[in-house]
Amino acid sequence: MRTVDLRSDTVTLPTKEMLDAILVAKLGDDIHEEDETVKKLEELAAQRLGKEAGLMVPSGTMGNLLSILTHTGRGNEVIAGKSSHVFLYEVGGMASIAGAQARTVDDSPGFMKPADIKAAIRPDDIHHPKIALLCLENTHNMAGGTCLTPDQMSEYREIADSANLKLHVDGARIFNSAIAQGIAASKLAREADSVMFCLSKGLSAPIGSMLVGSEDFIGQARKNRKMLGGGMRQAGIIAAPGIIALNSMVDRLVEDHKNARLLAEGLSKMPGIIIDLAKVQTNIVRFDIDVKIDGPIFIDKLAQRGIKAFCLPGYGIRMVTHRHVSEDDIHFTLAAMEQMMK
Ligand code: TLP
Repeated sequence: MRTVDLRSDTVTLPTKEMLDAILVAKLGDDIHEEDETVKKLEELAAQRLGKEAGLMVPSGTMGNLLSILTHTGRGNEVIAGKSSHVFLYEVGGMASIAGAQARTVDDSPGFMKPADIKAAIRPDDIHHPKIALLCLENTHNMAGGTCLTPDQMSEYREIADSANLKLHVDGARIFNSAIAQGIAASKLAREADSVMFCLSKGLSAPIGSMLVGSEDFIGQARKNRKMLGGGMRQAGIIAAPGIIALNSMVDRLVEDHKNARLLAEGLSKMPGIIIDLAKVQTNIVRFDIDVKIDGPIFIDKLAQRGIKAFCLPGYGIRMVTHRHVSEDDIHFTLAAMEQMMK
């Protein structure tokens, strides 16, 4: 049966060039900082994001956790979006491992309103925890891949500075945001103290994410990575595809964005589908079904027609375009959805 897997861009497989690069990668013990390929990737990542240093980590989840662990102390407060990945989908690592407490702010439009963040920042008081970190998400996964702009980033920086907070960006898909806005990713990272981005999503590397920031921050994060068991030895076999991801796979994200738009516009014409086209800015299409069938049942029936999608709370569905989804696959998906809705 023909299958279109729209569950996530995490399902992308490495390219042949990536697999070939693994075979010839120069390796060494990365705990001793002797793996040349890892070093090269870390330098490249830092340079792309305009930061002093980079650290390769096994996953985006570990990158975000390391950032929180490094920027905050036990009992500190982290301001994050109510539907942010770091709050909803990282197994509570912020609380259980970093010992930090989340203070959530509405982010349903895909961003937190500056006034809401200011209201969440409590003044110094004997009763209050130290408020240590503001955590942003660009693109915003649950809002449907929406982008934060450089202007918004400047505003968030001002707020962070006024309260002496560090600023971290969960930029799992920051290159999607940069490509969609036609700007360099470094412009989106400029105001941040740290940025995490993933190599293993739309960029198609099989494993890995990067954390970037100042030399000092990355030095501490490196130590914390070791503590979490995330220090790796001949990790150049992971870094080699990562280098190709950064050098060759960024520009093609435009294709994924075009396909997402085509999908969203097709869906918007179907009765029973509620979708906000303005929020379809990158490779994520999220919509609600107004048919009173439970999301998981709908997803199951859709899978029987060869379309795999991701179920969101309530009647929400997420479809993510990526390298293995062609324009023709979008037409196939739309035809299946049309039948389903009938
Ligand atoms: N997101 C995954 C799932 O966990 C939901 C997906 O399919 O989208 N930040 C953001 C914004 C993410 O979307 C993800 C993964 C992560 C962090 C975590 O990355 P990994 O999966 O590498 O730990």
